[in-house]
Amino acid sequence: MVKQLRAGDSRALARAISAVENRAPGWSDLLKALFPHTGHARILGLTGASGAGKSTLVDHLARLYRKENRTVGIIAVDPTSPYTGGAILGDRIRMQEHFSDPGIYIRSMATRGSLGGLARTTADVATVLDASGRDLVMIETVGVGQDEVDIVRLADITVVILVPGMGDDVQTIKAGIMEIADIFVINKSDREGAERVEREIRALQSLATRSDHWTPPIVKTVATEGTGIQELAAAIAEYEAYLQKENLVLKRNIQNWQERLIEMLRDAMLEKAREQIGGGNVARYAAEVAEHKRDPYTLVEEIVSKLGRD
Ligand SMILES: Nc1nc2c(ncn2[C@@H]2O[C@H](COP(=O)(O)OP(=O)(O)OP(=O)(O)O)[C@@H](O)[C@H]2O)c(=O)[nH]1
Ligand SMILES: [Mg+2]
Repeated sequence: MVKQLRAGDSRALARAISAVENRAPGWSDLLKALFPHTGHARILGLTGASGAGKSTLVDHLARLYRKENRTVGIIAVDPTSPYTGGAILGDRIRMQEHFSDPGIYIRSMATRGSLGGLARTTADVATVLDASGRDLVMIETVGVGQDEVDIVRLADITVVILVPGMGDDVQTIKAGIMEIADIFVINKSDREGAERVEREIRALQSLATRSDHWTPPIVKTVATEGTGIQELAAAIAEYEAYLQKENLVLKRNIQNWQERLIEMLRDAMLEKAREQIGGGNVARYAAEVAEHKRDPYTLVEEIVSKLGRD
């Protein structure tokens, strides 16, 4: 499968992604085999409120990159609607248009509570796309919860998409997402209030300087008309060059892996602990603790001390 996938076989790619997504038997061996082939792709995260125009922007960007002969992988993460909602349907329609072009591969992930955790599964799917030789992997995600912040963290470049007329939107999402924005997009700039959003972003920016001293540019777009896409691509290229010049790619990757490794360790150890305890016993222990027959502190210590002894 690795060979086929590396040769650009899109069916092998689809199968590999499914295996990783569903944690099918052999998924981790597959990732082990693919890992040496990764590190080439630039990972672009695009996040913003539901309906902000992320998919429309991704679609235009993908077209532009294809004109430059760069291959693209797209992951649309839709954690808010686990079943086929409007967004995914819209993505499907757009997808069909790209079907004839093997240089674009689109995958919708709509599985909240996916087996490996949404952020981790997304990261693993991005790894598969990277190994398949894609130049760019774009991850579209609704910027709301911790899951989304975690997803965006794995990107080399993060684009935060805002729209005018959403009231205190800038205020509400600033806590999590604002500080990881490398580039801001004000989409739907055809609407009134784009200037106000820009002022709000500038005001927030003036309060904090980034450790890398990059000032995230603000790009105004009208995605439906393709307006500002060139400018967005230019801003992305500029940040890419900045990362390169300042040698920040490796630094960022180290940071990302620090978090991912801890996450992976937590998963693996929890899995082991579960095996150790045995499925139904957690409920029994819980009852014992609730009835004060046992203290949870000693219980956890006992379980942990037994890990790795088998
Ligand atoms: N007026 C206007 N409408 C836009 C613009 N960009 C996107 N839209 C419309 O906004 C709606 C949502 O666009 P999408 O690209 O699906 O937005 P999204 O952020 O991917 O949405 P979700 O995936 O559901 O979170 C669509 O009806 C678009 O046609 C824009 O610049 N101006
Ligand atoms: Mg979308």
